[in-house]
Amino acid sequence: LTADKYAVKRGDFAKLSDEDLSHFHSILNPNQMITDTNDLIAFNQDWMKKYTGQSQLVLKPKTTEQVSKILAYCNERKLAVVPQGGNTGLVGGSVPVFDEIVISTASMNKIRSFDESSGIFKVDAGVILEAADTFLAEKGHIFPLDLGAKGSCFVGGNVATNAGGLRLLRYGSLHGSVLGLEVVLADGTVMDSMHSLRKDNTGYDLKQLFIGSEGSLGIITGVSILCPARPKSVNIAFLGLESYEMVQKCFQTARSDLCEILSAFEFMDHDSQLLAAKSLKTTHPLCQEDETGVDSVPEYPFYVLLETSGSTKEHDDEKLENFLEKVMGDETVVDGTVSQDETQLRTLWTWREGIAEASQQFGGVYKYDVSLPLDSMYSLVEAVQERLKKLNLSSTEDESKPVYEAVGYGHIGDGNLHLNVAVREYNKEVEKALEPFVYEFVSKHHGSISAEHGLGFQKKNYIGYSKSEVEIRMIKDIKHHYDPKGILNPYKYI
Ligand code: FAD
Ligand code: 2HG
Ligand code: ZN
Repeated sequence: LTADKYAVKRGDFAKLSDEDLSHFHSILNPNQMITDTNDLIAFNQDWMKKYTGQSQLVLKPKTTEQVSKILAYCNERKLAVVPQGGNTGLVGGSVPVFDEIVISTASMNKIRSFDESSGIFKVDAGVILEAADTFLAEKGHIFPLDLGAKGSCFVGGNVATNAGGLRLLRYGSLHGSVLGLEVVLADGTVMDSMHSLRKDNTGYDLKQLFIGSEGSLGIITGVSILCPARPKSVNIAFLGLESYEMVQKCFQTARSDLCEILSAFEFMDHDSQLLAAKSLKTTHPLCQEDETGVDSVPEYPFYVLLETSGSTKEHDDEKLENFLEKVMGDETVVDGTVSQDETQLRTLWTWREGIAEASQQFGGVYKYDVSLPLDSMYSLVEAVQERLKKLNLSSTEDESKPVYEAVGYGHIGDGNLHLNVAVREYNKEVEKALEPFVYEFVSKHHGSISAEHGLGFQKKNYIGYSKSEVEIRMIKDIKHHYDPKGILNPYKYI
């Protein structure tokens, strides 16, 4: 059934036997192994409910040594495995395709150390991102990554996907902030590289290979990361704009006039806000007092959420005020509101962070996460909307059409668009209309088919749109060298 569903064949891997189960019992306690059919469901299904595997076994090691013993055995037996963190990945990389064993890092959730003077933070891979940030907040520091799934995703999963998130603009990519990793390779070898050094030019920077490797090269068990001081003053402006050109102009002005205090610059189109409204069921931040219907969103084609973070409130307030005066004075921005307190600030973020979840409320969603030059970025959304209409697949009103709506939003400050096609059901005809159309568009505009979510299962066959033959060969060489039997997350990535 799965082979038909996915058009891939099960690899030549061993099948799980009673002897295998007994062996795992010799490494783990019974409560670290899941075999019950109902309990397995959550580990077999991805966040979008788009990909479903058939694993019969989940292992939840507590220590690096246990991970090492498990992998050494699986490698010897040629048992395929899927490393899993919080299972919030959006490309089908975190769930099995067939009967791969799931190795969950959920029980590896200890904070190892924090150095207050340097901000160097060492954690097990299974620490939840939000828990890591809450710990750091008490020490006056911040985790240099934030994203909508923070309450569920794990730090190890973030590193494995090289997650970008909402403040990459300010703190940069994990390739810069991660200082060291502990990783268990396919044969059980432990690479202990939990360094605390910002500078170390001795040999290849091996940790970089694992940042964004999506479980294909090893299981990350520990992360050492540099965490900056937590900003004392945070402001958010939520703005309405008349065109995509104005969004770009607003970004340029924000970069030059807010400069060092600009910490996020996100954009959302009108229909993405309509989706969010249907799911959040609260009043949109730019609604007037007399239009407080939960479903009503003002008619601006685009919205921007920008955040400033700094150390002095008066200084930041003044800068933001001057910026707003300028962009409203020259009509770059036509409406807006500024956060007054912590609660309001969080509410404003929900209108951006909530879109990912809102886009799948009608039955499913096809997600595309691309890098494109700013000036051609939104034209992808328009091209897709037009194509779906022309093929008669899309209608918000007509429930017989599979597509509800295609919306665009994202980290415009990083050149990263999220195109979400909300569907009433997953449907091969819609998928064919979108793929490879979207990837061809991106390649033609010299973009990347995955800005931050990765390749996983969804984009494995499309890597050629973003990488050259030489690059693909080198990636395959590395994979083959460190995982010659291909047991780590097969059918994905490459
Ligand atoms: P999982 O989903 O469990 O796994 C993801 C991949 O990493 C899989 O291939 C898995 O095999 C591998 N993996 C997991 N743990 C390990 C490990 N310890 N060692 C080796 N491999 C491992 N992403 C962004 O980049 N930016 C965003 O703004 C963003 N926002 C999101 C918002 C929502 C609401 C959701 C649902 C997802 C969002 N994502 C975003 C997707 C993002 O990839 C994940 O949220 C997160 O980084 C994955 O962490 P996880 O622990 O859930 O990993
Ligand atoms: C975000 O930025 C995430 O909200 C999710 O990367 C995007 O769901 C998506 O397509
Ligand atoms: Zn994103």
